[in-house]
Amino acid sequence: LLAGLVTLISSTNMTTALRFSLLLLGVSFSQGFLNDLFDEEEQAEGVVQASKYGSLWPLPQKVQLSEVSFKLNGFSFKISDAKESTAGYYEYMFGSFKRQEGRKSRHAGPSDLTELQVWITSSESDCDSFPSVASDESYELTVDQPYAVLKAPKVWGALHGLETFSQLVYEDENGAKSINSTTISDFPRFAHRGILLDSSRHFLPIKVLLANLETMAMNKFNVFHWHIVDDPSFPYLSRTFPQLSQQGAYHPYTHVYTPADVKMVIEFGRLRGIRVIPEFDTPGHTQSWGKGQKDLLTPCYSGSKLSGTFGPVNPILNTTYDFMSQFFKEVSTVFPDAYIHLGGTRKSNPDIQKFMEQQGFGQDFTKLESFYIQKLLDIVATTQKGYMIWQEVFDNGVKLKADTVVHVWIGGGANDEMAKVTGAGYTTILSAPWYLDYISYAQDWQKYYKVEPLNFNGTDEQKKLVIGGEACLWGEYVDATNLTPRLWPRASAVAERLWSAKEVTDINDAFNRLSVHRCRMVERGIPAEPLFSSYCPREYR
Ligand code: CP6
Repeated sequence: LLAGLVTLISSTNMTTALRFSLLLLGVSFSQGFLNDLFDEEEQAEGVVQASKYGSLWPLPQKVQLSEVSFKLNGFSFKISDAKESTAGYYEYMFGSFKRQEGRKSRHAGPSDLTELQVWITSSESDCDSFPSVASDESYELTVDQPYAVLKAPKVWGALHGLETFSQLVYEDENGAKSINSTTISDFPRFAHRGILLDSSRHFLPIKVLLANLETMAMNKFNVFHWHIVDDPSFPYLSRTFPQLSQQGAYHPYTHVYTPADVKMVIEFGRLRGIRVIPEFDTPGHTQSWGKGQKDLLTPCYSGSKLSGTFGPVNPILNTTYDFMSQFFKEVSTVFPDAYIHLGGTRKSNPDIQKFMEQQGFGQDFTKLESFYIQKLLDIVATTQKGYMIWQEVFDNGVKLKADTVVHVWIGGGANDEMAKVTGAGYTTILSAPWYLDYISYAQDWQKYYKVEPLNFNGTDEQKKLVIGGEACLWGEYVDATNLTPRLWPRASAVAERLWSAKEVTDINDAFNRLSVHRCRMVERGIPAEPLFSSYCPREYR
């Protein structure tokens, strides 16, 4: 399926078209089956029960469901853009992949829902062809006769609304596709809802990245933070410095992301309202950069002799900054998002200690590091991009542009780093409680779900600076064989925390909805792991 989607990607609008057609026609959604299966006596702890919100995930801001149900007929049902729409939305979504014309469909019965009209209501001209942190993602959905209506100011909200619509569809006791009369008004609580994947510790094939983007869309995530290079390998194929991947990738042809690959990932994301933010972490985590770029890293000494090993990026050479200027100029044109993640962490390394003494910096790492980062930030600022950085850069007192996003990753859920960062007036995102590469026995999704991002001491002004969070899946123990089930549905817990209202905290209701949402992911071909003993009506195969 994904291979098919990829070949269609040049005709951009087709992919989304195909996706929703498949979702509506080929896939059934379960709601009723849970009721049938477990009668009252059997409801032991952990057993899945029907939520009054069905299988909606993440839960919309406002939902009104009624008992009145309609039937959907796969042949006659259509998604159409209304005449009032200001965008050619049908073409944008479906391209030429229209439902078969002229095919005799049975007459619509009195209880049939025959149409979902999609209206893009904002008349503002579209300088909004890529999603951004400021994108309007809201939508309103009413399912009623004679047709369902999905209204959204922008295409980004319409995409979320289509996903929600598909989540309302279920099979009745006879297996007929059904949907209940429903009114939904929805928007995200936080604007930045991300997933970090690491393609350096292990190379992640494009197919895996796209499957992840597809699953992100099902969960209303909107940022793919691509930790693309690190110590072990440099798979990014740079046009300006091709030797970086030639020497630094695990394999120069099979384990690299070509410019075409990168384009494909970005476009696949865009069609789902997902931003792609690359991370090029320096000055630490750069061993792989040194293979193809002579003199970029700091040589380490053993006594008075070169040891043959290397430390972080060499901050004292002008050539370093010439290289970084050219490199980030390229990166800023390859990735259209307004932000680049610059990392900024270091690993402690005894060789660096020696180097510090050699260079007369004493023990003060932060001075050296800040000197480097400050120069790098000035370079990247000239590319007109904003930047994100890990919290250490802020901790070290580096002067940051006002629009810098500080990424908090150390400490648990409630942590006063958030108070410090926002107290200093910086925008921030939270990852500290959401390190999904850490695994443990039983239902750890609940721990992620229970996090409250604004649970720190601060004013309302400070809390407004928290624009969201990211679930991180570092790659030391993850490759194509286990990435998807390790990430999903555990990341779905983070998705609901970042999208839904603060008050949505009922863990039992979450379990019931997430269990069915997980089966839906399975049904759509995503090997998401189970929460607990259970079954899906259509198991993974
Ligand atoms: N790689 C990079 C990593 C980590 C960081 N940066 C990391 C450090 C500690 C933990 C998890 C991940 N593997 N480049 C820190 C942001 Cl516990």
